[in-house]
Order: sequence, then structure tokens, then C-alpha cells
Amino acid sequence: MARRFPRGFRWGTATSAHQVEGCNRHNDWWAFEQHPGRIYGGHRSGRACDWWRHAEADFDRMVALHLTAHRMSVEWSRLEPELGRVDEAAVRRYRQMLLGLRDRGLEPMVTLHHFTLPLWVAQAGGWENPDAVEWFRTHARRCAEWFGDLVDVWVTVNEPNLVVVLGYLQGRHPPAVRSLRRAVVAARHLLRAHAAAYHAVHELQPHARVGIAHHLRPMDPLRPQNPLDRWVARWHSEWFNWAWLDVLQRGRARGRWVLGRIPECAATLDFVGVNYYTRDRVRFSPGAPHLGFGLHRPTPGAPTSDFGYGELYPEGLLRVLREAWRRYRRPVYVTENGLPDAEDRWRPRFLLDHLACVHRAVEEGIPVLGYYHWSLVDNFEWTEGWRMKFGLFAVDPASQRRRPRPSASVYGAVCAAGALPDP
Ligand code: IFM
Repeated sequence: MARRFPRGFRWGTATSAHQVEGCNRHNDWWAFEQHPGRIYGGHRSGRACDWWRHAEADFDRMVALHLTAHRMSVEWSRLEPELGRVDEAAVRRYRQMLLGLRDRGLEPMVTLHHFTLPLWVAQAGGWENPDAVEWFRTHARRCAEWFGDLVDVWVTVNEPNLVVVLGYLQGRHPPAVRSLRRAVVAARHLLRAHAAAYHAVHELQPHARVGIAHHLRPMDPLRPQNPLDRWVARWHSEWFNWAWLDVLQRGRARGRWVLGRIPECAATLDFVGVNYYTRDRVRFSPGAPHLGFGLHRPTPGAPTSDFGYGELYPEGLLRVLREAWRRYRRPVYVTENGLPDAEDRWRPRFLLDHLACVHRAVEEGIPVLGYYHWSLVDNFEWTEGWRMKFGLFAVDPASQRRRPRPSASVYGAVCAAGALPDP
């Protein structure tokens, strides 16, 4: 029996504005990229994949792969480059892009915040400033006004846990802070901003689906027999993976997690967006209180993608889908899944194995509505610059030439059939 997906299942790819548009000069990442030592090899986003001018050429590539959906983000700093000043040309260009997707039969899913903040927000304290919640509410309401006739599915915030861990605990992303106290303040504002955006969109579009794209990774003990490893792995999984979604479902996290109670966040998930890449093994480390007493490692000896980005572990996707469904009973989208693999050594198998897990989840009765591969094209991978290649299409940022990798036709065949080939 062919492993067929339900009718209407969305076959997509995912991108974010800063990583593909080019010349996003008015956000905190552009400023961050100018500091030596921040980005691998001194790389910069520069023209990125030139989507601000030529996204439509890549939309045509999506059509050639038989995709039916695409997840993109709008860049807040383009739409509102200064507090209260709207750039009408940017609004027009996003409408043109969204129409371009629609006209090609591609359903847009739009993210309102994907890592970047307008410089004026960042300079006012970013997510540590409580005013950011209201500013984001306005941004969301305006986007629903401008684009609501073209967009029914919205992601408020991409990977709030990574925004906080990388930006406020590890200091690797802007604002490059290392402070638990400041991390908690930012996290709570970010979650309140999600809730504000959720309601702002729904006031104008009661039938829209509004959710979050959350980075989920199973955390298993490095030494499964060791009780301290087991304890620390469970604890890290709880706060990194689930506490955030608990707050958005129930207004508070289970136990006494630092995120605490935020009653206004309750019941603000129409769906759970799952960004799944890999799993971590965790080892108890008494000398690392600043790391929550846990060191994260890949599984020893397991295959990993380029530059040790992560263990290749398709079953982890099934595990997080099951757990998200068990806890929240909300429809799910796989809003990101992919790997850096310049030579396409692993990607064809990776795609089929991860999609087999999605199919299994659907068979078990979990309402998974779509799968968005990260990414269509190689793009600017934040602190890793251009060295990590996530695309179904290789991109040379200098010439802007594209070359399909073999996995593009593997994914295209699955999308065309709406089914997986026999194993
Ligand atoms: O490129 C990123 C994306 O912006 C957020 N999720 C993970 C991807 C790959 O690292």
C-alpha cells in the first residue's frame, strides 16, 4: 500500500526574510554582522538570495517541485523602519510576493518575527523593554490589515526558545547578552508579544489560524544508566521544549519553571508549529551551573550533518509530534525540518525518513496538516554565514546562480504523488 498523505496536506518549504531577501539594513542582525568575529569567516547577509527583487523566480522553482505551500516571514524593519513610520513601498512589495505565491497555487504561511528586530526596537532594549509587546501588537495588526486577504495562516514568533538561549544566555545572537535574569525578562515579553499578536490578528481575521513555530529537540541522557544524566535531560527538555508551549496553552508552565505564570497567554495556539532538526544527549555536569548543570552532545558515533550541526535522527520527529499532540491536542504543522548538507549525501534519505515519521504520526491520528522543508535555497545561516547549505537548490551568493541538488527531485516526486514511494 502506498503511504499516501491526506488530501489537502500542505507540501512546502520555509524561509525567513533576513536570510533570503538581501539588504535588510535596518535591523539588529545587519548591525551585528558588521562586527568582526561575530559571523563565521566574516560573512554577511549582503544580497542574500535576492528575494527582495527576484523572489518570483524561486516561486517558479516551487511550482516545478509541485509544492502547494510556502512559509516566509515579513521583515518588521522594512515595514516600519522607524517607530510609527510605515514604508508603503515595502507593503506593496510584500503584497506582490504574496500574490505571486497565491497565483501559483502556493498557500502562504507568514511569520511575523523570525529572529530580527528593527534597529529602533533593539536600541530601545529589544525584548527586555515591555513596550516591545505593544509595538509588536501594532505590527501584527497592521500585517493582518495589509495582507489578511492573502494570508490565513500566521506564525507569530519563530523559535522563542532559541531567541532567548542564543541571544540572552549564550550571547551568540543579538543582543549578545549572558544573563539568566535578563533572559527571563525577554522570554516573558516575547510570550506576551505572541499573545498580543494572536489576538490582534484574530480581531481582524476571526477564522485565521495563528500559532508559533517552536524548536523542539528530544533530550536523552548521554549515559542512560546514570540517574543524574536522566534527571538533567528531563529537566532541560522540560524548560527548553515544553515550558513555552505550556504557557501558551495554560497560561503557566508545569512545576516551578522560571517562565512562571502569564495568564494572558492562555489559549493562544490554534496550532503548534514544530521546527525539528535533531536531538541532544545531555550529561550531568556539577561544574556547569551556568549551563543548568548539563552539557549537550550528539550521540557518540551517530552520523551527523555538515560541521556537526546535529545527529541525523528521524525518529525524533515522531517523538516530538506525539508529545506535542499528547500535551496540547492542537493541530500541528512541521514548520521546519532540514539539514546542512552541501554534497547532498544525506538529504534524499533524510527527507524520506522524516516524511515517513510524519506519515506514521498521521496514521496514529495526529492531525499534522503540512510539512515545510528548510529550505528551498541555500541562504544566510546566521552566525554560520554561508558555509551551511540547507537548500534543495544550491546557491552561489556572488552570481546568484541556482543548481538543483538531487534531493529537489526526490522531494518533488513525493509532493507530486502526495505519497511516499515504497520503502
Ligand atoms: O536557519 C535556521 C532558521 O532561521 C531557524 N531554524 C533553524 C534553521 C537552521 O539552523
